[in-house]
Amino acid sequence: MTPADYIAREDKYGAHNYHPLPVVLEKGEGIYVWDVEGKKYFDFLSAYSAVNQGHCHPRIINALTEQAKELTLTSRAFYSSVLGEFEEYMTKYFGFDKVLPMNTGAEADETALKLCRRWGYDVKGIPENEAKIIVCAENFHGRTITIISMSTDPDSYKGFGPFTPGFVTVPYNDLDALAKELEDPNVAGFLVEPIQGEAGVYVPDAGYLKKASEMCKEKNVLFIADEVQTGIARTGKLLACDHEDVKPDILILGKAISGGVFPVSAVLANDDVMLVIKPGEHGSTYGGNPLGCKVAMAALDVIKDENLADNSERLGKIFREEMLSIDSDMIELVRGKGLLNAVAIKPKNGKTAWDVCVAMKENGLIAKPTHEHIIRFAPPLVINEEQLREAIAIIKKTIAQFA
Ligand code: IF1
Repeated sequence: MTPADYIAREDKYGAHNYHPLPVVLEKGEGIYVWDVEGKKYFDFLSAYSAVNQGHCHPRIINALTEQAKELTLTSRAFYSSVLGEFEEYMTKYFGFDKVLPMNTGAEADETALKLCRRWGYDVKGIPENEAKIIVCAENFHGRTITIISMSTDPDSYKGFGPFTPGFVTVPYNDLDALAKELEDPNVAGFLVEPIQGEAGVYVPDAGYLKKASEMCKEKNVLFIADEVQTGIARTGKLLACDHEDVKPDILILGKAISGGVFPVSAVLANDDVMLVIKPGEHGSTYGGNPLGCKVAMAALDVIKDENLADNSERLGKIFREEMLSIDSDMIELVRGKGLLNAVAIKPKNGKTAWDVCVAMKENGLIAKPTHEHIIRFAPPLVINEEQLREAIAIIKKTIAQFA
């Protein structure tokens, strides 16, 4: 089969809910992926930052295969020997009293919204069904009906109404707007991405997260950090909130907590928040399954043992410097933190960010644009300086082709 055959088969039998770059991958190892014709690429998307540890990391694969021989799923109808180990590991790793395990990032966001509303009623004393949660314009928290009800992007919400009520939108990185909405006594929480990934790696002003969390505390409002994409060393610290020593009331994790090997997500909080949900009031068939728990513990061990946050911090600085040094009128802006970066591409002679990505693919590096003109660059955090510079040379060579 040729790549075109693979693509045609997906087109015929699969829903058309994506428009992938025309490359058909069949192998991954570390920072590299190979297509069905054996061509090798630098992976500069890392499955939207789920593969921070690199593809098929031996320690994580080993955890998967060993546990897979023992017990994969019990449901939560019964206890398992692994879940408590995972819960103790996670709460100590991130510094919270308790963890609620789920599977996808969206499920973790939904769980956080339910915890926040319930806390609003049972602890803060907001009248039943009156709780409001403040969210930011240009947010991305997943694809469920409630989550797209918070979205300001028509591509996310158009045609999927009616929408879940109870959300108030403020501009991102705008403390005055947040202060105004926090005056409402029925506000239960503020949900925010420490860096807006989908919006195009929008890094807020220094101090924004810290000040916002302090303002929430003053108003007895929960500060909820969605670190599904920015977490797990991606931005140069274990969590993006760590850059400002912000401790969220609710922490939402997904993607790289399981290193791209098995879907695991989690919500962490202290007892005063987490215990508002009682037995039988929330759950998931696969949530907290032994297989995912073992995979996640191995994946998080790798983050620490291989110092991936420090590597991300150091190499991210080099990457942004090199991108800023490119002399091309196509490069509109470069922004990011750690190894979560984006380059805005100004269309030239009708060529767009998409064309640049297709050309980069031809040159051996795969990445994908977000919002037409922004290319997100997010390699696995195990990349070393020599490999990064090799990848940068490919990006520079590609941009030069459009001169
Ligand atoms: C797609 C975007 C990134 C997320 C944050 C929750 C979730 C995500 C901050 C939900 C998921 C993924 C979803 C995937 C592409 C990718 C994405 F472009 F959609 F927005 F990374 F930026 N919070 N992001 O980024 O987690 O349910 O997917 O496990 O839907 O196309 P999920």
